[in-house]
Amino acid sequence: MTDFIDLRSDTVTRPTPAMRKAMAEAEVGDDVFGDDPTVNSLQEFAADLLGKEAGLFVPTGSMGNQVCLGALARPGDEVVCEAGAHFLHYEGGSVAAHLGLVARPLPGDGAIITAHQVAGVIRPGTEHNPRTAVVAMENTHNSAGGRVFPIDEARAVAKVAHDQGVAVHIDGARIFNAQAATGLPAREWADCADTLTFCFSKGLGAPIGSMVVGSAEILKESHRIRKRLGGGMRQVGVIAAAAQVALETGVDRLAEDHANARRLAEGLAELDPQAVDLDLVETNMVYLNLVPFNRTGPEVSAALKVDGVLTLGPPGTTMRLVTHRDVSAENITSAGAALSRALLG
Ligand code: TLP
Repeated sequence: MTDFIDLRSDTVTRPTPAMRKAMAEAEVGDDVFGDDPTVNSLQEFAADLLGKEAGLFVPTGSMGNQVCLGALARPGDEVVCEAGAHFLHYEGGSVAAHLGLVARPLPGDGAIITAHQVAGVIRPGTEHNPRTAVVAMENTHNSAGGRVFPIDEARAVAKVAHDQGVAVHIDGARIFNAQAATGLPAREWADCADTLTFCFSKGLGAPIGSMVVGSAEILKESHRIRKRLGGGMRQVGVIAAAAQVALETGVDRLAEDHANARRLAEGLAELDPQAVDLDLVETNMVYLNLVPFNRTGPEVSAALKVDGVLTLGPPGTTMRLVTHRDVSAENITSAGAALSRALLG
């Protein structure tokens, strides 16, 4: 797979030599006993960066969402979210299966839910209704093409929720892409939220790991849920060491991925103006509309693979292309040419 230009996801990056070195040299301890110094220092570093009291290292973004939502809500409560939220569609129904929560999906405008919408659905809970316990936002929003959740709207949503005693969670798997796209520090969004989770294993380029940040009190409960889900890890400093390198070196280069995504999108728009909505390409994702080319995802994906480009080829007529550290500007030129052959050939 290393010979391919891999546009399936930004999760596919290989650890850098600096990450491998840090992993090999990491000081470790048993993190279930709280004595892994590499994990402890990463948690403190991340909490500080995002302006929160505490951090909790978790293996995946999916577990990050669960330990946050589980700490903020009780079984039978409702979590308000956008209809395309990642945890609703791509995390195996975990919010229902593991936490016993009811999701209240709202149709977002380009996947952005508004304070006005949220205000209209919050309910205190009666013998009939579930109690709205959490409002969740996703930033950047994966299924909306990696769009940034506008900070003013995030603040307004948080205010409406907090005014009614409802907690706020942000699935910030790619929060640093939002930072890179806007120049606003990620902590501005974190300020809106009671809990936020972000991933080291996406654009930041680490092999494994996500972080949850929030107050010490909430994270104490998240910690308990992490153990319950089987996420209590032992000498996990070997992984945290790579995550630390990712956080220190991965953020500043995200702008390159965004520039590559834009150039790829512009090339596709030249093939057909309907191919891509350029306004939606804000970060490192391009959603390609295959309808003008009269092709399906699996067909295009198969043709691209023969030409050295890996993509996810889901059934249907939309294909996601994701840029990341292991895709160079030169690779983008080659991928653009391969796409042109696959779509028009
Ligand atoms: N997204 C992955 C997979 O769903 C395919 C991807 O390739 O984009 N929140 C958001 C917004 C995400 O995009 C993802 C992963 C997660 C949570 C879950 O993270 P993991 O995969 O670490 O559980």
